[in-house]
Amino acid sequence: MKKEMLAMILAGGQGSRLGVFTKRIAKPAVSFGGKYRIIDFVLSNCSNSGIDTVGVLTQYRPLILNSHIGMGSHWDLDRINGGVYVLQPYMNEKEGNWYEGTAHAIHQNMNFIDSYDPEYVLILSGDHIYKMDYSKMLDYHKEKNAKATIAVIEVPWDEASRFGIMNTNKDGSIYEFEEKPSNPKSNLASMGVYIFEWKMIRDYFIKSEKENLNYDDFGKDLIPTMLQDDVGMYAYPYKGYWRDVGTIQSLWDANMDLIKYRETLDLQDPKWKIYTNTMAMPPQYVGKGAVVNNSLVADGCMLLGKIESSVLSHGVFVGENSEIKDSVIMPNVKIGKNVVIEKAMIGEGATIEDYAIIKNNNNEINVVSEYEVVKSQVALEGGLK
Ligand code: ADQ
Ligand code: ADP
Repeated sequence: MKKEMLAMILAGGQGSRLGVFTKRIAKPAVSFGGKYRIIDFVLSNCSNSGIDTVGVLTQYRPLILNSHIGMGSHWDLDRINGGVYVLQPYMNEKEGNWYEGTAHAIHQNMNFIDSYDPEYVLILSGDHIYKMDYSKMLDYHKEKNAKATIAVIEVPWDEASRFGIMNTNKDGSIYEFEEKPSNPKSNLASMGVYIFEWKMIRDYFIKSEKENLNYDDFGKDLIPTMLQDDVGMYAYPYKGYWRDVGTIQSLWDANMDLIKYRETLDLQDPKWKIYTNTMAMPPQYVGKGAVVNNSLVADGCMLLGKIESSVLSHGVFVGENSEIKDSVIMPNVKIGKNVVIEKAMIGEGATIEDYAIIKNNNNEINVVSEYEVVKSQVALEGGLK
């Protein structure tokens, strides 16, 4: 069935920089903002932008991601014509086809894309927190008569070398692009959000097969090649909130942004809802004498201690006299009595025993891995004196 544009979400990276949280869980499935998993933002953006056909490319520990996405009904993506498909690498008669880079991953799914005979493909990353109307970006792409459009945002200069950096002419056309330059010449960064004319990308893939060319990565290979070929590439300026949450620091920051700058990423906006796979969980219980201040707390939590400026996912237990401050607590974490946790991120399913202390004096983020058990300080020191 023909579609004008379909979306392909790259959700397969290992996320090595988020290592402690991605031992069992793919990066896009990491918990965020109490109620969500990171990928909810792009899935909701697709749905809110009127895109009804979405491929999710995974290769790394897709189990939790798969069960989270399910049939896609939470994002209104359970369609007979279109809908959401989780696409995994497959073997053919010659060789295994692990996705080797972002463009390679799309290349491997040419048949899937062809089956919708689209005019355009929208390429997205599964680990970005933002709200964006992709239909407006498509309007811009058409207006410019572009073959490729890259969404761009101004980033702080000291972070520019983490991104694809470009320079543009007055009309928005791109004349220079460098992937993660050590000496960036501008702070106009690629958000890793692309609209391409499908026929053009397809021709590049066919050419790479015939001539054995390496077009495995968009940022490193294909975008520089398209620029050289002068295909007509434009930058689409985005002004809102956008975070690539690929590092511990950026993930903690983005969670804290939800409580510090409540209006910048408004989760209450009825016009742009962020949907998620809501689990059937009992209401949160705030116990007698418990204190909860300036925090986000999801369903199924049982709170008997003191919670200050923190984000708690579903199913978290906090015991009596425990104090949690400036921290992100992922799903199903059990925190005992008399625990102190400050400026920390505690991975899914971890256990923090009674009297444990998780804080430091260097203002660094304390990290506890998924399913880790943090022993009680008292037990380590030989019992209560
Ligand atoms: P990076 O985010 O560093 O830069 P990359 O690591 O290639 O690019 O990953 C992009 C996304 O695709 C990530 O979500 C990753 O998990 C996923 N991914 C990577 N390889 C994959 C694969 N083989 N299969 C499926 N998914 C895969 C990119 C651009 C920069 C831009 C930043 C913005 O290259 O130019 O500035 O995104 O964040
Ligand atoms: P990082 O935080 O290290 O930048 P990314 O998610 O961006 O993590 O992915 C880093 C790279 O690792 C990507 O280029 C991706 O292709 C590669 N990668 C991730 N998972 C696998 C895997 N299971 N097999 C092969 N390569 C992988």
